[in-house]
Amino acid sequence: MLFMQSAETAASVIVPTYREAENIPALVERTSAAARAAGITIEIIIVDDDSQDGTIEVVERLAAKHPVRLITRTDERGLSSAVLRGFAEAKYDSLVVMDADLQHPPEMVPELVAGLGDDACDFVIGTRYASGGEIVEDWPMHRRLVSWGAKQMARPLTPLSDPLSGFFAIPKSVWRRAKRVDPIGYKIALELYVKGGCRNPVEVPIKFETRAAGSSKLTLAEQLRYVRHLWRLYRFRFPVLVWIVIAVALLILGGGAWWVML
Ligand SMILES: Nc1nc2c(ncn2[C@@H]2O[C@H](COP(=O)(O)OP(=O)(O)OP(=O)(O)O)[C@@H](O)[C@H]2O)c(=O)[nH]1
Ligand SMILES: [Mg+2]
Repeated sequence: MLFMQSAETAASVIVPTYREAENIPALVERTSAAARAAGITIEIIIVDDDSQDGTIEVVERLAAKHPVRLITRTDERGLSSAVLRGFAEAKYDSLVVMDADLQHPPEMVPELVAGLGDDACDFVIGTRYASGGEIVEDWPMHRRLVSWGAKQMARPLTPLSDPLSGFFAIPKSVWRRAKRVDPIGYKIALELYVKGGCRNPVEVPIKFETRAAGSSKLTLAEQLRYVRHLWRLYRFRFPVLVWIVIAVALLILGGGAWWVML
């Protein structure tokens, strides 16, 4: 008889990386230990964009002891498309995504996977903002403000308390059914939630840490790309409403110009 590992006892953990060689050993060791303690089988897929910082050697060494493998991309760049590439390579039906810099606690991976154990659930998010979640004290005030503003802008698209979190889990079916996935910017979780038509999320409170080593890849250009991403998502979710708003705005502007000229 063919033994099938049930969705909630096996998971593929996808980690997009760019110049994270220093963080990868602790990430893999902690994730692997957490899965072992919870009795979950995992594979860790590092999707790296040709960092040339020793990532290849680090993963090779870790692979002797841990279920980790590396995909090095040379033809494409970007966090979101890296995550999608990881999905395409994943062998289990439960997909977990997390950052490499240890801002997302690897010890919470089993809880995210457990959230998918409820058949109704189609999206599990690791959240900083629900009760029980927290952000490490020294996270800078300007980052808190930007995060709060960005969260408000996504409000009409999702009920998630932390829709911009990069720590989430989905069943493979959500990725497969998501329509016109367009991996622009960093917010692949929001993209999949909206375009996958998710309706039954589970929130897992997490403590959001400071980056362990290396430097942030989040640039101003990346933050501006978020606004473009939101515009696309609004058009996807509310196609008629968006055009009505544009028409009303043009009418008001046109009316104002007419009034000034008279
Ligand atoms: N493959 C790939 N991974 C990326 C790319 N840009 C960022 N990443 C990874 O995506 C994750 C999130 O990037 P961070 O730089 O930590 O961004 P952030 O967490 O939003 O910002 P900080 O709070 O400043 O760390 C990390 O694991 C990065 O290495 C990219 O272009 N390609
Ligand atoms: Mg980070």
